[in-house]
Amino acid sequence: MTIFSTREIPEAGIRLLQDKGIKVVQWHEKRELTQQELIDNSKKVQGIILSGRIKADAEFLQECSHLKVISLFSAGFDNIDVAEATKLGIPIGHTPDVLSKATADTAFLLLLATSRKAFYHHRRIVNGDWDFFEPNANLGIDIHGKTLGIFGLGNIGFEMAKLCKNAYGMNIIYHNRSTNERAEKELGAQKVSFEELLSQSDVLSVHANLSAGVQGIFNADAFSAMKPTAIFINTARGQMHNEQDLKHALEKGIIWGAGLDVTNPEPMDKDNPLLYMPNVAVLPHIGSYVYETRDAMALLAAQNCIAGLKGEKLPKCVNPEVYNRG
Ligand code: 8YV
Repeated sequence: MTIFSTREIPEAGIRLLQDKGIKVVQWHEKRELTQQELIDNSKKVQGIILSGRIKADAEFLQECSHLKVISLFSAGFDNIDVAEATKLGIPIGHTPDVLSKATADTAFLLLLATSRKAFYHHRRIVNGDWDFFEPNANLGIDIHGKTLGIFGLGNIGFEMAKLCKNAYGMNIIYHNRSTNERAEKELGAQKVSFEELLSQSDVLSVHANLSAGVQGIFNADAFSAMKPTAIFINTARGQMHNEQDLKHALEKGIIWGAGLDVTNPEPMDKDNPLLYMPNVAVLPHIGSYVYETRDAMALLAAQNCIAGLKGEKLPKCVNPEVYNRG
């Protein structure tokens, strides 16, 4: 049995696969594969590990319907046509939970960086502008005791809420399809409507999975409904917000600041004005960039492959309905 991986992943995952007698072929080039290259490589193997921005669309899945498993090296699965994979009987594995803390840490980092204009002040030093002390210039916002609104309260949102509650005594509200009883019990979180989330949040942090229903939901209307002192944080997917509307909202003071680990498109252009605004902090999608997390993701991706190749249920499966097809 052979697995093709579209990226070099941590050794821990490779070793686990090899220990089970599975051969691993990795794509070593520092560029994304073309769809044809993905198809050609996938045709030679029984399972694949997909990382990065690469898409598994209906055309790819139909060409490679022989695959026993597609194992994502990510929690997000918006790059996969899951319905088509299910129809074709291909189980999709992913790596949730193991990256929740690291990703929440990134959201928390962006919250502090934005509220204190940290990236901007760093640039002042680099640009030789650390000169005259001005008591009123470029102040930040104190977040102690403020209200954190979480859009999509799953595991990552929970970890972010916990950090903000424990560090700053923040009041937690959230908007979610389902009620998060653990967050309500342990953090006193309160479920609110989307409109209430927008109007009441001092900090609004996005943690939902990307789906058609929420794509572009943070648009001009949403930003207008937020407080002029609000900070918008997105560590989920860049397609959740409309970048032009966000830029406009920041320029016009409709909202106060933004911290982004995800952009639309990725990578962000180096001349993008968002990079040079004092109240904005942007990172290049580093949510899970931690040794420990990446090892855990590699192990889980490998475990998903091992189960898939044996025809067993994947430990973390995006489309468990694939097992009920009769
Ligand atoms: C990855 C992510 O860095 O898990 C996710 O959904 O966005 C990140 O952990 C990225 O998707 C690499 O595959």
